[in-house]
Amino acid sequence: MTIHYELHDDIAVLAADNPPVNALGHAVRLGLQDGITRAQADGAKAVVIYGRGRTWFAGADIREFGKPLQEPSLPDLCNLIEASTIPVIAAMHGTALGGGLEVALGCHYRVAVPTAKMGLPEVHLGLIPGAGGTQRLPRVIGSEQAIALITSGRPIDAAKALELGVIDKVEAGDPLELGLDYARNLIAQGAQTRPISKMPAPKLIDFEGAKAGVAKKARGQISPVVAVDAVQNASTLPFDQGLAEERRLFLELIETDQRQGMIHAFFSERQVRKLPELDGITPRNLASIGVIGGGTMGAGIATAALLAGLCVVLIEMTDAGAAAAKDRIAGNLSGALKRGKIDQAKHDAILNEALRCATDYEALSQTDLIIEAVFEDMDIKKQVFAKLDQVAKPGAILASNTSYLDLDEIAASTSRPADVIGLHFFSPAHVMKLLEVVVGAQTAPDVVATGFALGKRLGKTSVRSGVCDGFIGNRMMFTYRSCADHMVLDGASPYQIDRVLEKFGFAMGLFAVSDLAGLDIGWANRKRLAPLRDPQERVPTYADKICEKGDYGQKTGRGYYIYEGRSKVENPDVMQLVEAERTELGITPRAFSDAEILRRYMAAMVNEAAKIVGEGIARRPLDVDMVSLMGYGFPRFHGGPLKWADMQGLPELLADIQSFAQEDAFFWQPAPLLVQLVAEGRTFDDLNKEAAQ
Ligand code: 3H9
Repeated sequence: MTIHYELHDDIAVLAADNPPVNALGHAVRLGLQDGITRAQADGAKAVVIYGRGRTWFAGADIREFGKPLQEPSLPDLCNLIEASTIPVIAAMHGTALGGGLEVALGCHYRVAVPTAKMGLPEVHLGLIPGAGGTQRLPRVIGSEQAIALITSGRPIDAAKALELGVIDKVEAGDPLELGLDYARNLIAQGAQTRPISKMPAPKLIDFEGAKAGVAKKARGQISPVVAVDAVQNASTLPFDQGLAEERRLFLELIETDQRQGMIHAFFSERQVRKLPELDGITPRNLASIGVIGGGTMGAGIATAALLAGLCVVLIEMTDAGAAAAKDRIAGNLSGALKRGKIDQAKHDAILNEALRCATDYEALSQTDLIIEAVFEDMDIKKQVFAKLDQVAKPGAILASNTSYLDLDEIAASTSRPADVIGLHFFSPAHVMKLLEVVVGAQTAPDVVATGFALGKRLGKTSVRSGVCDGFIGNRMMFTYRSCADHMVLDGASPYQIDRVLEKFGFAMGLFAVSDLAGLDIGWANRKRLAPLRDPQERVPTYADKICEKGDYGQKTGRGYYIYEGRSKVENPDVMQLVEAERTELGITPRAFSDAEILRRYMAAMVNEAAKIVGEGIARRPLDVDMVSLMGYGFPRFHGGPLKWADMQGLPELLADIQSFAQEDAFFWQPAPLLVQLVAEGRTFDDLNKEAAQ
C-alpha cells in the first residue's frame, strides 16, 4: 500500500509510503483519491497529508511519461483535493517538487519544516508543470515570481516559501505532528476550505517582455518559453480554461524530443555512477590528499578537495611557486566565500589549517591519495610517478590528471601499478562537474571505487573511462574538431560553424571554446601527435599558424576572435590564414549550408562516440552522453550525442557517414558498433537498458 489511511480523532491522515521519493505514480494517486473521498464519508473534520520516509512527494513518477495514462490523472487529483468539503492540510518535509508542490497547492493549507525545499523543476525535464502549477502558483505569488520559479526550475527553501506566501507556517519538528497541530487549530477556529482556484486571476504583467527574456536564456530549449504562455493564461483565462490549456501544452511537450532528451539526462546522471564491477567493493579511506602542481588545474583540484572537507598538501617546485599556488587557492576560496558557499570561519580554517603548501615530496608521505597535475609531458609525468613511488605510504593511491597520455605507461614507472588511476578534472576544477575516472589495465577495483567515492565527495559526476588517447571526452573533441577544420578548409568559416553550434544549443561555439581554453593546449597536442599521424589523414595547419603569431585566445586577447573588454569580434587574420592554406592546397572553397555543417559535425561526434563504446572505453552509451553534457557543454535538451543519434535515426546517420566517406574514406570510417546497431535495428538506448539489467 502506498497511501495509508489513519484516523486521529476527527482528523484523517493520509500517509504516503512510496520510497525512495514518494513519486506520485498511479497507486499513489489512487490512494490519495480514495483517502480524500473516504475522509469526507467518515465525517472527518480535516485531512492531513504527509510523506513517510525522507520526503513529501518529489513529483510525478517520471517513469510513467510517454506511457498510457492511468486514471486519476494528477491534475484531476489536485482538483479533487481542492474540491474537498473539509480542509486539507499539506504537512511538508524533504523536497516538494513538481507534482508534489502541485498537490500541496491543491490542498487548502500548507505547513512545512524549516529544512523543506519546494519548487517546480519540470522545465529541467523538458516539460511545464502539468497539474495546475502554472495556474495556482501565480494566483498565490503573482505572475512575475511564478515565472521566475517555473522557468528556472530552482527550488526555494521553506523560509522563502513562507515569505512569498506559498506556505502558511514553518515549524521544526515531526511533519505529521506539525500537520495535526495545524489541523486542530483550524478546526477549533472553524476554518473553511480555501481553494486557490477561486482566488482572483493574477494581475497582468509585461508577458511579452518576460517571454523574450526567458527565450534568450533558454537558448533553444522550448519548455521555459511555453511555461510563460501557460502562466499568462492564468491572468487572461478563467481558471478551468487555463488548466485545460496547461494540460494541452504539457501533453504537447511530452511528445517532444527535448522531453526525451532531458529525461534521458536525468536518469543517466543517476545511472552513470552504477557500475556492476564496483558492487560490494569498499573504497579506501580518504582523509587527506596530495596535489602536485599549483597551476590553474592543481589549485582548482586543491580548492575542490578543501571545500569538500579534505586536508590538502600541495607540492610546487619552488617556494615562490608554492606561494603563488596558495594565492590561487585563496582567490578561489574568496570566490566561494562571496557566493555564500562557505562562511568566514570555514574559509579561515581551510586556509590556515587544512591546506599545506610545500616543495618537498616527503610532505606527501602520509596522504591517502595524490593527484599529479603537472605539465602534459610523458617524461615529466614518469619522473613524478617514480618519485611518488618512493615517498607515498603503502596503499596510497597515485592519480594522474593527464588529459590524453597513456595511463598504463605512467603506471609502469611505479612498482605499484594497481594503485595508479587517472582522475581527469576539467578546468576550473572546483567549478566543473565532470570527473573522468580513468581505469588502467592493472588498476585495482578498490582504487576505482575510491576514485568514484572522491568524485561523489567533490560533488562531481564521475564517468568511468578506459585508456585511449584523450579518453572519452577529448578523444571525441579531437574528432569533431578535425571535422570542423576540414569544413573550414573546404569553404566554411569558424564563425559560421560557431553560429550553427550556438543555434543548436551550445553556450559557445567550438572555436570560441578553444579561445577560452587556450589555443596553445591544442597546438601542443597536435605537435605530440604529428609523428603518429597516418599519411592519409587531412591535417590543416592554419590553427598552428595562429599560435605561431603568439595568439593563444582569450589569455592573449586574440585567437579566433579579438577580445576587447567583454565583447569579441572575428579576427580577420584567421580567414587570411585559411585562404592562404586553401590556395596552397588548390582547394576551391564551396558554400556550406548551416544544416550541412550540423550534419557533418554531429555525424563525426556520434561516429567517434560509437567507436569509444564499441571498444569498451566507455561502458555504455550513456557514459558518453554524460561526459558531453557535464564537461563539453553539449545541450542538455538533446540528451547527449548518442541519445540525439537515436532520436535522429541511426540508419540516417550511418547513411550520412557513408556518403561523406566518398570524399574522405580515411576520416569517415563508420564505427563497427553503429553498423551493427543499424543492421540489427537497435539503438544506443537498447544498449543502456541491457547494461542496467
Ligand atoms: C512532474 O511532477 C510533472 C507534473 O507537473 C505534472 C504531471 C502530470 N519519478 O535523485 P536521487 C528516483 S515532473 C521517478 O538519487 P536524491 C531516482 O531515479 C517531476 N523516480 O536522490 C533514483 O532512482 P534510483 C518533477 C524518481 O536524494 C531515486 O529516486 N519532479 C523521481 O539525490 C533517488 O533519487 C522532479 O523533477 C521521480 N519524480 O535527490 C524531481 N525522482 O535509485 C526529480 C527521483 O533507481 N527528482 N526518482 O537511481 C529529484 O530532483 C531528486 O531525485 C530528489 C532526491 C531531489 C527528489
